[in-house]
Amino acid sequence: MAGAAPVITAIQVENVEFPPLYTSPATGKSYFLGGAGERGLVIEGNFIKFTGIGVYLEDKAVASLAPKWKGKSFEELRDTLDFFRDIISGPFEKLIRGSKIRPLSGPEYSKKVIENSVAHMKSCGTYGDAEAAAIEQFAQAFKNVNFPPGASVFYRQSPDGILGLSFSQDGSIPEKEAAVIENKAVSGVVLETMIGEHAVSPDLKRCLAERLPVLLNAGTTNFKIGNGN
Ligand code: HCC
Repeated sequence: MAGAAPVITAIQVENVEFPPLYTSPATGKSYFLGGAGERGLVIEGNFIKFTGIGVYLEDKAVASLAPKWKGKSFEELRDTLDFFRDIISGPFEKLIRGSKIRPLSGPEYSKKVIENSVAHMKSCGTYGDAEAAAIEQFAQAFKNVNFPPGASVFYRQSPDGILGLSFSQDGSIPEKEAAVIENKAVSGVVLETMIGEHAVSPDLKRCLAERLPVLLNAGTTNFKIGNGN
Protein backbone atom coordinates (compact mmCIF):
# COMPACT_ATOMS: atom_id res chain seq x y z
CA MET A 1 0.00 0.00 0.00
CA ALA A 2 1.21 3.50 -0.78
CA GLY A 3 2.34 5.62 2.17
CA ALA A 4 2.55 9.38 2.63
CA ALA A 5 3.70 11.51 -0.29
CA PRO A 6 7.50 11.47 -0.32
CA VAL A 7 9.28 14.81 -0.28
CA ILE A 8 11.57 15.43 -3.22
CA THR A 9 14.17 18.18 -3.09
CA ALA A 10 16.51 20.03 -5.43
CA ILE A 11 20.25 19.28 -5.31
CA GLN A 12 23.01 21.87 -5.54
CA VAL A 13 26.34 20.79 -7.05
CA GLU A 14 28.71 23.78 -6.85
CA ASN A 15 27.15 26.49 -9.05
CA VAL A 16 24.65 24.12 -10.62
CA GLU A 17 21.15 23.53 -9.25
CA PHE A 18 19.14 20.48 -10.20
CA PRO A 19 15.38 21.04 -9.74
CA PRO A 20 13.35 18.23 -8.16
CA LEU A 21 11.14 17.66 -11.21
CA TYR A 22 11.16 18.25 -14.95
CA THR A 23 8.44 18.02 -17.53
CA SER A 24 10.03 17.68 -20.94
CA PRO A 25 8.51 19.83 -23.69
CA ALA A 26 9.96 17.31 -26.15
CA THR A 27 8.13 14.27 -24.69
CA GLY A 28 5.49 15.72 -22.35
CA LYS A 29 6.70 13.24 -19.73
CA SER A 30 7.44 14.05 -16.11
CA TYR A 31 10.70 13.00 -14.46
CA PHE A 32 11.91 13.18 -10.84
CA LEU A 33 15.44 13.79 -9.62
CA GLY A 34 16.89 10.44 -8.54
CA GLY A 35 20.28 11.90 -7.66
CA ALA A 36 23.06 14.25 -8.66
CA GLY A 37 26.80 14.43 -8.17
CA GLU A 38 30.01 15.92 -9.37
CA ARG A 39 32.42 14.64 -12.00
CA GLY A 40 35.99 15.74 -11.42
CA LEU A 41 39.46 14.87 -12.59
CA VAL A 42 42.75 14.84 -10.74
CA ILE A 43 45.04 17.32 -12.47
CA GLU A 44 48.57 17.77 -11.11
CA GLY A 45 47.48 16.28 -7.83
CA ASN A 46 44.39 18.45 -7.38
CA PHE A 47 40.80 17.26 -7.73
CA ILE A 48 39.10 19.67 -10.14
CA LYS A 49 35.31 19.58 -10.44
CA PHE A 50 34.26 19.93 -14.08
CA THR A 51 30.62 18.93 -14.34
CA GLY A 52 27.55 18.21 -12.25
CA ILE A 53 25.45 15.27 -13.39
CA GLY A 54 21.77 14.85 -12.47
CA VAL A 55 19.85 11.65 -13.17
CA TYR A 56 16.10 12.04 -13.61
CA LEU A 57 13.78 9.06 -13.89
CA GLU A 58 10.35 8.78 -15.41
CA ASP A 59 7.78 8.43 -12.62
CA LYS A 60 7.06 4.79 -13.41
CA ALA A 61 10.67 3.91 -12.44
CA VAL A 62 9.52 3.70 -8.82
CA ALA A 63 7.02 0.91 -9.55
CA SER A 64 9.59 -0.84 -11.73
CA LEU A 65 12.44 -0.79 -9.19
CA ALA A 66 10.46 -1.27 -5.97
CA PRO A 67 9.75 -5.05 -6.08
CA LYS A 68 13.45 -5.92 -6.14
CA TRP A 69 15.00 -3.01 -4.25
CA LYS A 70 12.61 -1.62 -1.66
CA GLY A 71 13.66 -2.15 1.95
CA LYS A 72 17.37 -2.31 1.05
CA SER A 73 19.79 -0.08 2.93
CA PHE A 74 21.80 2.81 1.55
CA GLU A 75 25.07 0.84 1.86
CA GLU A 76 23.66 -2.22 0.14
CA LEU A 77 22.33 -0.21 -2.80
CA ARG A 78 25.50 1.86 -3.07
CA ASP A 79 27.63 -1.26 -3.32
CA THR A 80 25.39 -3.32 -5.60
CA LEU A 81 26.19 -2.97 -9.29
CA ASP A 82 22.98 -4.84 -10.18
CA PHE A 83 20.92 -2.00 -8.64
CA PHE A 84 22.58 0.56 -10.93
CA ARG A 85 22.24 -1.80 -13.89
CA ASP A 86 18.47 -1.95 -13.22
CA ILE A 87 18.36 1.86 -13.32
CA ILE A 88 20.38 1.92 -16.55
CA SER A 89 18.36 -0.75 -18.36
CA GLY A 90 14.93 -0.61 -16.67
CA PRO A 91 11.77 -0.12 -18.79
CA PHE A 92 11.37 3.61 -18.09
CA GLU A 93 12.87 6.77 -19.54
CA LYS A 94 15.89 8.48 -18.04
CA LEU A 95 16.74 12.13 -18.49
CA ILE A 96 20.36 12.85 -17.67
CA ARG A 97 21.53 16.42 -17.32
CA GLY A 98 25.25 17.16 -17.53
CA SER A 99 25.94 20.76 -16.53
CA LYS A 100 29.26 22.52 -16.59
CA ILE A 101 30.97 23.80 -13.47
CA ARG A 102 33.95 24.96 -15.54
CA PRO A 103 33.82 26.06 -19.17
CA LEU A 104 34.34 23.28 -21.72
CA SER A 105 33.96 23.12 -25.47
CA GLY A 106 31.56 20.55 -26.92
CA PRO A 107 34.40 18.53 -28.48
CA GLU A 108 36.47 18.57 -25.26
CA TYR A 109 33.53 17.31 -23.23
CA SER A 110 32.23 14.77 -25.72
CA LYS A 111 35.71 13.30 -26.27
CA LYS A 112 35.77 12.10 -22.65
CA VAL A 113 32.25 10.70 -22.78
CA ILE A 114 33.03 8.93 -26.05
CA GLU A 115 36.32 7.46 -24.78
CA ASN A 116 34.56 5.89 -21.80
CA SER A 117 31.55 4.78 -23.80
CA VAL A 118 33.57 3.09 -26.54
CA ALA A 119 35.86 1.42 -23.97
CA HIS A 120 32.80 0.01 -22.20
CA MET A 121 31.16 -1.28 -25.38
CA LYS A 122 34.44 -2.88 -26.52
CA SER A 123 34.85 -4.58 -23.14
CA CYS A 124 31.44 -6.21 -23.40
CA GLY A 125 31.57 -6.96 -27.12
CA THR A 126 28.74 -4.64 -28.18
CA TYR A 127 30.82 -2.25 -30.31
CA GLY A 128 30.29 -2.91 -34.02
CA ASP A 129 29.82 -0.85 -37.20
CA ALA A 130 26.35 0.37 -36.20
CA GLU A 131 27.68 1.57 -32.84
CA ALA A 132 30.67 3.29 -34.46
CA ALA A 133 28.25 5.15 -36.77
CA ALA A 134 26.06 6.12 -33.81
CA ILE A 135 29.10 7.39 -31.90
CA GLU A 136 30.09 9.47 -34.94
CA GLN A 137 26.60 10.99 -34.91
CA PHE A 138 27.07 11.68 -31.19
CA ALA A 139 30.40 13.46 -31.81
CA GLN A 140 28.88 15.55 -34.61
CA ALA A 141 26.10 16.78 -32.34
CA PHE A 142 28.69 18.36 -29.99
CA LYS A 143 30.92 19.75 -32.73
CA ASN A 144 29.72 23.35 -32.65
CA VAL A 145 28.53 23.47 -29.07
CA ASN A 146 30.17 25.57 -26.40
CA PHE A 147 29.51 25.12 -22.70
CA PRO A 148 30.11 28.14 -20.45
CA PRO A 149 29.56 27.46 -16.73
CA GLY A 150 25.93 26.49 -16.13
CA ALA A 151 25.32 25.26 -19.69
CA SER A 152 23.88 21.76 -20.06
CA VAL A 153 23.51 18.74 -22.23
CA PHE A 154 20.36 16.66 -21.73
CA TYR A 155 20.46 12.99 -22.65
CA ARG A 156 17.05 11.39 -23.01
CA GLN A 157 17.52 7.65 -22.85
CA SER A 158 14.38 5.80 -23.86
CA PRO A 159 13.98 2.10 -23.10
CA ASP A 160 13.45 1.28 -26.76
CA GLY A 161 17.05 2.22 -27.58
CA ILE A 162 16.86 5.89 -28.49
CA LEU A 163 19.20 8.59 -27.22
CA GLY A 164 17.93 12.15 -27.66
CA LEU A 165 20.47 14.96 -27.20
CA SER A 166 19.68 18.55 -26.46
CA PHE A 167 21.67 21.57 -25.36
CA SER A 168 20.83 24.59 -23.30
CA GLN A 169 22.72 27.54 -21.88
CA ASP A 170 21.21 26.95 -18.43
CA GLY A 171 19.13 24.26 -16.76
CA SER A 172 16.04 24.63 -18.94
CA ILE A 173 15.06 21.79 -21.28
CA PRO A 174 14.96 22.85 -24.93
CA GLU A 175 11.74 22.36 -26.92
CA LYS A 176 13.56 20.49 -29.64
CA GLU A 177 16.21 17.81 -29.50
CA ALA A 178 19.42 18.55 -31.41
CA ALA A 179 19.98 14.90 -32.37
CA VAL A 180 18.19 11.58 -32.05
CA ILE A 181 20.42 8.53 -32.12
CA GLU A 182 18.81 5.14 -32.62
CA ASN A 183 21.10 2.49 -31.23
CA LYS A 184 20.37 0.27 -28.24
CA ALA A 185 23.96 -0.11 -26.99
CA VAL A 186 24.82 3.57 -27.39
CA SER A 187 21.59 4.76 -25.78
CA GLY A 188 22.44 3.04 -22.50
CA VAL A 189 26.19 3.43 -22.42
CA VAL A 190 26.32 7.10 -21.42
CA LEU A 191 24.52 6.40 -18.14
CA GLU A 192 26.61 3.24 -17.70
CA THR A 193 29.80 5.34 -17.77
CA MET A 194 28.32 7.64 -15.13
CA ILE A 195 26.87 5.14 -12.63
CA GLY A 196 27.96 1.68 -13.80
CA GLU A 197 31.01 -0.41 -12.99
CA HIS A 198 33.68 2.21 -13.74
CA ALA A 199 31.56 5.22 -12.87
CA VAL A 200 32.93 8.70 -13.46
CA SER A 201 30.82 10.00 -10.57
CA PRO A 202 30.87 7.85 -7.41
CA ASP A 203 29.25 10.89 -5.80
CA LEU A 204 26.22 10.44 -8.06
CA LYS A 205 25.97 6.73 -7.20
CA ARG A 206 26.07 7.57 -3.51
CA CYS A 207 23.33 10.15 -3.97
CA LEU A 208 21.04 7.75 -5.86
CA ALA A 209 21.54 5.08 -3.20
CA GLU A 210 20.65 7.63 -0.52
CA ARG A 211 17.54 9.12 -2.13
CA LEU A 212 15.87 6.25 -3.94
CA PRO A 213 15.07 4.14 -0.84
CA VAL A 214 12.78 6.91 0.43
CA LEU A 215 10.81 6.87 -2.81
CA LEU A 216 10.83 3.09 -3.23
CA ASN A 217 9.60 2.58 0.30
CA ALA A 218 6.83 5.18 -0.08
CA GLY A 219 5.66 3.38 -3.22
CA THR A 220 4.07 6.48 -4.77
CA THR A 221 5.16 9.16 -7.20
CA ASN A 222 2.71 11.63 -5.72
CA PHE A 223 5.68 13.79 -4.75
CA LYS A 224 5.69 16.77 -2.46
CA ILE A 225 8.33 19.33 -3.36
CA GLY A 226 10.57 20.16 -0.42
CA ASN A 227 13.27 22.73 0.20
CA GLY A 228 15.80 20.35 1.72
CA ASN A 229 15.35 21.64 5.28
C1 HCC B 1 31.59 10.30 -19.04
C2 HCC B 1 30.49 11.05 -18.77
C3 HCC B 1 30.61 12.38 -18.38
C4 HCC B 1 31.88 12.95 -18.27
C5 HCC B 1 32.98 12.16 -18.54
C6 HCC B 1 32.83 10.85 -18.93
C7 HCC B 1 32.02 14.38 -17.90
C8 HCC B 1 33.16 15.08 -18.49
C9 HCC B 1 33.92 15.99 -17.89
O1 HCC B 1 34.20 12.67 -18.43
C10 HCC B 1 35.11 16.56 -18.53
C11 HCC B 1 36.08 17.11 -17.70
C12 HCC B 1 37.24 17.65 -18.21
C13 HCC B 1 37.49 17.67 -19.57
C14 HCC B 1 36.51 17.13 -20.42
C15 HCC B 1 35.33 16.57 -19.88
O2 HCC B 1 31.22 14.92 -17.18
O3 HCC B 1 38.63 18.19 -20.06
O4 HCC B 1 31.50 9.01 -19.42
